[in-house]
Amino acid sequence: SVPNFDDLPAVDGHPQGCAWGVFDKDGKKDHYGTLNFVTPEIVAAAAKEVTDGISISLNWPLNGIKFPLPGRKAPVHKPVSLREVGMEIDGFDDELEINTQFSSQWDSLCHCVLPSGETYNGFKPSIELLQTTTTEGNEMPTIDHWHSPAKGCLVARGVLIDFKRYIDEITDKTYDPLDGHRITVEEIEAVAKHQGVEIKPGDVLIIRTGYTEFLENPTPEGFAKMATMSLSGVHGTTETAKWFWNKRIAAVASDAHAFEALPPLKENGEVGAVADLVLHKWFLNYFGTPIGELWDLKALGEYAKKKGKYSFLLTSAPLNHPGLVASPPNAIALF
Ligand code: UVW
Repeated sequence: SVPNFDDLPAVDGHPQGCAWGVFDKDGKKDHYGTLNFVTPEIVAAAAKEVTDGISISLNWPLNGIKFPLPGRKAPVHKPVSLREVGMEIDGFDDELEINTQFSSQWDSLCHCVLPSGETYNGFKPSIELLQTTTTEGNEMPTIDHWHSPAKGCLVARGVLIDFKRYIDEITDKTYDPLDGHRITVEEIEAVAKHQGVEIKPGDVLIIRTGYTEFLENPTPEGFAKMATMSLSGVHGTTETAKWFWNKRIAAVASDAHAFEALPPLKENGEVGAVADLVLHKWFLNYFGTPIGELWDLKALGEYAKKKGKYSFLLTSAPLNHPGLVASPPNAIALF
């Protein structure tokens, strides 16, 4: 069995809680991190969550964001006429150029690296490797590994923590995902209790803040607030990370921009820069926990509320291209 955070074997040069080596098997370095918490028994139990025959897409449109993002190109969709490309049939193809981080996405374990250039399990992705890798012998924990026969993509029990609805219901305020609120693990536990859902080992924990819904109907005041990049999300601290590890959470996702609240806080409490994203470091680099961002959780929140049930079967098949750092999740919740 896998040790708790404080009991993980020490990894030279890295903080207590670094999980490198924990999931290695038969002398082979592991690529899947906490997805290893999803066992066949857990998948079989998760399948029993489906009783209504209802499926809900958790994928925001690829062009969901209607304004430029620094460093991230908006998708370019080019329908192609088959006749024009020399085929002797009427009809169309598509060409689609996307930055995989522009809309709903998984961050693979290669999205951010430590100053040493390392990520999960000491793998060292580089631009050269990412540009030239092939499926066979891909020695980086990129997301295409999810398609290997050993993994078969992601099928698990999903749990929704509808933080926005909880605040809207228990206070007289409408929760504002732009107020920079830092959601603590105590609050996550309080919402789970309020919703009557148990968080179990191997779960994919999904947190709704209402952020993508704001982006769909932005107000001028909201935009002005957004410019300050003070966005609600999970409180990024080592204590938070420890809770996720000790709960054996397989993966996390949210409709928030970065899953964790922005701006990040440094360990000493000072406001940090992007490079100080605490949970990105713990999850992607030390635990091997994929992070989902900008997922569309509105319909899921509505159905879960109507049914009074916040757990479901979750499936996700990312794009399969060698060396892919992130991907639209192609995620579906099934009730
Ligand atoms: C960074 O921008 C570093 O991360 P993300 O988009 O995953 O929040």
